[in-house]
Amino acid sequence: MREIAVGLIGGGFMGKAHSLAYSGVPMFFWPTEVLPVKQTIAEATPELAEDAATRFGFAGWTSDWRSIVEDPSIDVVDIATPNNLHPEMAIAALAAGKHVICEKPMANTLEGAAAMYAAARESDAVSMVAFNYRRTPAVALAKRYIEEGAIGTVLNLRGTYLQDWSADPASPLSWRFRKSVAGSGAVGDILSHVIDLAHYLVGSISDVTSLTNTYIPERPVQTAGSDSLGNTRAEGAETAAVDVDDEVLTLVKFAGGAVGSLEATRNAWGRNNFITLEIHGTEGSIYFNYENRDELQVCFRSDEGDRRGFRTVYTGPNHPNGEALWPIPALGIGYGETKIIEAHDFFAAIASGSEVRPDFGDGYQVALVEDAIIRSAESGKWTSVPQLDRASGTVSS
Ligand code: NAI
Ligand code: SOE
Repeated sequence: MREIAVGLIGGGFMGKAHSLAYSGVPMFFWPTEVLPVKQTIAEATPELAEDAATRFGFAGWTSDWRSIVEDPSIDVVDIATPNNLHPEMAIAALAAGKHVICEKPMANTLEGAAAMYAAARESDAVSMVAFNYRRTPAVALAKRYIEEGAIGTVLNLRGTYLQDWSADPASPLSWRFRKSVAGSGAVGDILSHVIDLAHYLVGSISDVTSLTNTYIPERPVQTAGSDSLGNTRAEGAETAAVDVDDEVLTLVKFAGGAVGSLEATRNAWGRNNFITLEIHGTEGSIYFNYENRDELQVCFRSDEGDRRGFRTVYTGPNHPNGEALWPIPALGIGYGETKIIEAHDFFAAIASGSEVRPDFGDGYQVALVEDAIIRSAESGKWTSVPQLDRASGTVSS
């Protein structure tokens, strides 16, 4: 069994999720060829770094992320910091020969995403973008149905990502509301997941027509580094302008001929992590809602008319990654399990020298869609999405 040393940068929400995943890999995927070893964690200050190392089980800590990149004993650099820091960290890590897993969205700018992709192409290392929702077993099962032709030719995908953590105007202005740090609002933060899911299930998005809204133009400023995701209130604090979108809606055309609509908002009271996918094909339909993530609903035209309708399949041992997870369907797949599967797939690719998806090419293509959506919202026009040719590494309009 090969041990692979991880240096994790960022000890907030995703630092926690990724640390849990590294511990979880051998518990779920056993016997394993690779064992992630939590070697060093970097945080913004020595106090935060030492605290994160103790809490998340890392042998060492640093307040200088570059020392992780420069450490010859570290194999993997895991980037779980705010979006604007991803390009510099990822490019430095790839140049140092490290395998890199980076949180989504790939970068805060399209140029940053392009530079990360270029660095990955120049390197022999494995790159991955942490769009973990495609690792939900029910989503992987949906892909299996589609690939097997069970719903025929896909005609339409309706995708949503609805949350309410920023609907309260007193919910603080964290890094997620600053364009210079986040790049965009709901577009990059959560619609990016839906774009990745749409690419995974239906294929490349070729054209978009979109609109964005910012409902709460200023907010009280959050001083703490980690985003509280609306779980603290900053009433009375100094306010500052929000320069990103709260909500995005877009119609899309897929290169393969299907159409669809995607929307995302962080201001929908009562919706928490409401990621839904409804896919209609010539022979049937599929419905998924992450808030009931053990379930996939399927309907087939071939069923007798008097019993045709959606039926629920509960994912379990018979479904993608099921043998590694829990022994009885509907025991409950959680957010943590999606991250464990993601980490396993990343490490398995390193061990076997194969590729893993979504890689930096996929992350860059998502960034190209995000950019087209924002340009379309500004122009009010249908906008074509430049397409990455993975063979040549060039982007064509
Ligand atoms: P967070 O605000 O909870 O944590 C970010 C951490 O990075 C903070 O603890 C901060 O002190 C640290 N940090 C900032 N500058 C640093 C530096 N120079 N060196 C080391 N550490 C530094 O943010 P969260 O929610 O963990 O988000 C991080 C990334 O993960 C973002 O790109 C976000 O979009 C993504 N994300 C992805 C999710 C998913 O489902 N795949 C879920 C949540 C976030
Ligand atoms: C906040 O909208 C957030 O933490 C996103 O940043 C994540 O990507 C999403 O999975 C959960 O919500």
